[in-house]
Amino acid sequence: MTILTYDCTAFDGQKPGTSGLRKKTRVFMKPGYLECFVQSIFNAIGGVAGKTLVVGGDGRFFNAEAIQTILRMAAANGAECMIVGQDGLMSTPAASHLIRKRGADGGLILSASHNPGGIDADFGLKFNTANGGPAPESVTDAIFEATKTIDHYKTLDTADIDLTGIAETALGDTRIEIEDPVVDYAMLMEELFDFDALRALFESGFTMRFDAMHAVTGPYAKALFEDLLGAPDGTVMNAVPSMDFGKGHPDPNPIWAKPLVDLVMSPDGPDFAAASDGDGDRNMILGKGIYVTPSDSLAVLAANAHLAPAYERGIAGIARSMPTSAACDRVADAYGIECFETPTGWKYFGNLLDAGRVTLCGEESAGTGSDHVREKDGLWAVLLWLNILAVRRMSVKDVLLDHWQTYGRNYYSRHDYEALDTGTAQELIADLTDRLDSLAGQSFGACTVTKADIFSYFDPVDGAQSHNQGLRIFFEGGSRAVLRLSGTGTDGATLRVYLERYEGPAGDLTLTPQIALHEIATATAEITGLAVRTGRTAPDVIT
Ligand code: VG1
Ligand code: CO
Repeated sequence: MTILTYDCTAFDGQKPGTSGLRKKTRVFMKPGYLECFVQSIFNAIGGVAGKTLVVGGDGRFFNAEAIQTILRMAAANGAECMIVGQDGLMSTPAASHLIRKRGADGGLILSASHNPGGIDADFGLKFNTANGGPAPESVTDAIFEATKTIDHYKTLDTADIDLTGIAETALGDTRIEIEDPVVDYAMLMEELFDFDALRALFESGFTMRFDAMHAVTGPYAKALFEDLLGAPDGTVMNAVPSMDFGKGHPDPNPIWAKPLVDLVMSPDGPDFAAASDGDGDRNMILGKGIYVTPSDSLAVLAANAHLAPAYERGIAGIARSMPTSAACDRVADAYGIECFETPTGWKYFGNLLDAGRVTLCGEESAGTGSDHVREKDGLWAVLLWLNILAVRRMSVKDVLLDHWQTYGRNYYSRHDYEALDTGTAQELIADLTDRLDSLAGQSFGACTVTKADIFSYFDPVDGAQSHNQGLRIFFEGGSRAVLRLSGTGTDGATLRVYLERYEGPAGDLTLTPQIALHEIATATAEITGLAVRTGRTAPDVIT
């Protein structure tokens, strides 16, 4: 076995976005492209000699080949041990857990998350640090810098390793441990939740459907719900991971998981339904006849977490990304705990979790999690909901109504305009940025702007600053619109418009969200000149 050193030329644009580097699969497959990025990660973290790393992915097209490349490069760079998921599979939260449990120096997660998979779809790679969480901005900046100057990478001259069995093997001097990706994760869930109460819930006839969307959570969900908790076979739908996610879009929202939504909205639908994304870190929660927005889900989980064993002594604090609704802020107020507003992306929660300042975190994009790992965790959120339902013995709809009657309701919706011309989208944002200061006091239809700004974050733990994290327009009465460009898309630019309006406990709590938000949507369209600039009269995706 020989170590090979290849000269290479740096690729443009290897800048990690909201969650790692995401590109078209064919871009990742270009000769040397993946290698340059992986070697840049290694270089940016001071090399991997003597280190232990976890590696796994969501099983999408090119996962299998990329894992082999990474293992060879890690061995050539002197890694002591690589912990790999069987068949190269591992959900993002399971990888986070394994990094922590094994005291690894970090991990590489191969995923483009909710983006579709296939040779003509998307691929991605993310580096997580020793705390199990996505690399913070300081590290991703260092990786990007390294990608600009890289001129050689190291690999080994070896055949592929067989990853199909649980085994310990070696590649050069590097130990390769192939692990069942489900076992440790399932054990962790058993520690956090009252599995006896959950079994009793299913025994009482409670019905559920979980849509794994042909992605990585299938085997985890089958092990947890059907094997350990006794839910009937068939509770988990689309349970076998496939390279192209059954030609679907593994994004758990009402658009891409429509069959599940239709099922739960039908008169004989299940009591509870949920779905997760490509890499298992997102969740969508539904109850019979009702969709729970991720922002509301975070608030309900925060208000009820003490009903699950892991959180019975209460939660230390809550963090939410800035575009996420303020529903959880009201819960934090009521409980007298801290609430933090961070930029979009899980990497900003890591310090707060490590410092013990927060226990729960969430994003409006269907990400919820706690201090049990350092990633958002789809199945964890489903199990916490189930634990709460098992204790409260109420329907999801009644839990939600009760929540709104206590705290009021933050009507919320996100409108995505996808595959816009990048220049047009950037101009829209730049032009609005220039006009932000002049907006206060102006009225647009029924809405009067009280304040408009650009969101910046100052990390209270290490003082790191992050600027330009989205434009905020506040309206009289506590309503709000937020605009930002996506950092995970691979086709042109995606503009996200987040709309929110608060209605107190005595107000009208059962309006249709799009109707409740209509005036804010119209005002925002007028302020931005969205239709004229983009030629779009309606969003591509509404969540
Ligand atoms: C989106 C979401 C963000 C999430 C990120 C990664 O980013 O808005 O909340 O953290 O995806 O999610 P953006 O920049 O496209 O808005 V996923 O499940 O990678 O893991
Ligand atoms: Co994801």
